[in-house]
Amino acid sequence: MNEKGISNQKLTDLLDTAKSNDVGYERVLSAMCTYPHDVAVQAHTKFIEANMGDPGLFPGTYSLEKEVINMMGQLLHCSSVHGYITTGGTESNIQALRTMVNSSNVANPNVIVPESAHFSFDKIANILGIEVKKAELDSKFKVDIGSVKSLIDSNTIGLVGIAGSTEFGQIDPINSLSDIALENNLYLHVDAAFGGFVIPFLETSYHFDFVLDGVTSIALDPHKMGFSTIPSGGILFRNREDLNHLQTHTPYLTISTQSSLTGTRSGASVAATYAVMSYLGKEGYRQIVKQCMDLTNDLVEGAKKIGINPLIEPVMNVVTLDVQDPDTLRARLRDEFGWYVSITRNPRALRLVLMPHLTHKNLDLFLQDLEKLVKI
Ligand code: 0PR
Repeated sequence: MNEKGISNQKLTDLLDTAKSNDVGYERVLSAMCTYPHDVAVQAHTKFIEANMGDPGLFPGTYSLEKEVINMMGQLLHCSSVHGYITTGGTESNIQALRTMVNSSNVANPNVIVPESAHFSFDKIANILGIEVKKAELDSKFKVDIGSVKSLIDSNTIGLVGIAGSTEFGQIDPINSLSDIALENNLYLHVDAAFGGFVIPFLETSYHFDFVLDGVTSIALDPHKMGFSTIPSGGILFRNREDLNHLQTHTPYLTISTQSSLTGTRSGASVAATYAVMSYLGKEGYRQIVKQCMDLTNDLVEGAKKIGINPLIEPVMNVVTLDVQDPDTLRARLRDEFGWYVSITRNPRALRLVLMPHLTHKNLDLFLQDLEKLVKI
C-alpha cells in the first residue's frame, strides 16, 4: 500500500482494467455459477454492511434469513427446517459432517460418500480428521448401493448422497440411501448444492429431499442455480438438535451462541437470496430451468449429429461428451475459440454445464467450433 492514496479516476481505471481481463460468462460452459439476478444484486448492495455473525444488531436481516431458510425448507418438503445461509456448498458440507462427528461417540468415525462426490469432501476428511470412504458408481454414474452397504462398518456414522453431481449432473438413489440410513441408524446428508435449485423444477419428479424420512440434512446453493450473489449457500437440518451440535458460546456478541462456521458472515447474501426467491417464485425458476434443459437437449442433439455421444442422457443441465483426447480438445476450444469447458475425472470426458447465460445462438457457434476440431 502506498503512503498516499490514488485518485478516484485512477482507481476506476485500474478496476476497469482488471475487470476487462476477467472472462465474461458468454462462452463459459464449465461454470456452475452465472450472472446473479438483478433483484439479488440490488438487495445485496442494500444490505452490504449487514453481519449475520452478530444478528442482534441486524434483526431485520436476521428475519429475512429465517424466512429464506423456511422457503428453502418448504421447497425441499420440510415445513419446519433449521439452518442458515452459508458461503456455499463447501461450508454446508463441512457443517453437515461436523454435526455427524459432534453427535457421535465413535473413536475413529467414517462417512461413506459416492466416488463422484465433490472435492469438498476431501477437504472435510482433512479438516475433521475422519475417514471419507468412497463408494463405487454404477454404469450410469449413480452410487452403487451394494458398494455403499459393503463399506458400512461399526465406525460408520453417516452417508452422503448427491442430488446433481458436479461432473455428471446425476442423482443418486437417495430413496435407497434413506432406507439404509434408517436401518443402520446413520445420518444421511444430501449434497444438492447444484441440484437443489434444479430438480424441484424439472418435468420429471425425483424423490431426493426431506420427503424421504432418512434424510437428515441437505446442502443447496443459491449462488449456483438459485441466481443469487456469491457467497450464498444453504445448509438445512430436519432436526433442531442437529444444528445444536454445531453450537459455540459467543459471550461478547448480541447473542450467546452461534452455530455457523464463520463468525462474521454476509447479510447481503441473505437479502439477495430472499429477494431472488421471492421475486421469481417457483414459476420463475421452472421457466429458467426449462430454458436450461432446452439448451441441454439442443446441445446433445447437435453433438450427436457430429458423431459425439453423451456418456449418459442428461438428467439435468450438465452434459458429458465422450470425445477422444478431451484434454487437448479442451485446450484447443479455449485457445482457438475462447470456449471454456471442463473435464470429468473418471472416465475422462468433456463436461459442459448449460447455465442461463448461454444462448441457442452461442450454442450453435460452439457446436460449429467443436465440429471443426473433431473433424481434423
Ligand atoms: N457440492 C457440489 C455437488 C458442487 O457441485 C459444488 C461445487 C460444491 C459442493 C462446492 O460448492 P462451493 O464451490 O460453493 O463451495 N461445484 C462447482 C465445481 O467445483 C463449483 C464451480 C462453480 C466451479 C463455478 C467453477 C465455476 O466457475 O466444479
